[in-house]
Amino acid sequence: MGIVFTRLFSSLFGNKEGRILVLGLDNAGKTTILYRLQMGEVMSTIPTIGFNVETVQYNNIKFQVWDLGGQTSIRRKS
Ligand SMILES: Nc1nc2c(ncn2[C@@H]2O[C@H](COP(=O)(O)OP(=O)(O)OP(=O)(O)O)[C@@H](O)[C@H]2O)c(=O)[nH]1
Ligand SMILES: [Mg+2]
Repeated sequence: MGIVFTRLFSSLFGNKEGRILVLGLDNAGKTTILYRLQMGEVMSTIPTIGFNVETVQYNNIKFQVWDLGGQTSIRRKS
């Protein structure tokens, strides 16, 4: 009986997915936050060239996190 309710609940509310875009100036801490969420600890980082994409699971929600590099050289100058 339990498994019936588990499957019903899961089909109604479970396994959602979302996408997050992380934007900010260079050295703001974007990549640090991304790896803190994913690994659970603070890792040393290097400036991001291009972007990082990682999947982070929170309860039954799976987030695809896009972390863009913020270096001046890859931002458009006006
Ligand atoms: N003091 C302090 N330093 C931080 C914090 N978050 C990140 N840093 C440091 O700031 C530096 C840059 O962090 P990153 O996460 O690489 O920054 P970023 O926003 O991804 O930078 P880009 O990829 O160049 O756009 C690293 O040396 C981190 O250790 C914070 O909350 N406090
Ligand atoms: Mg970065």
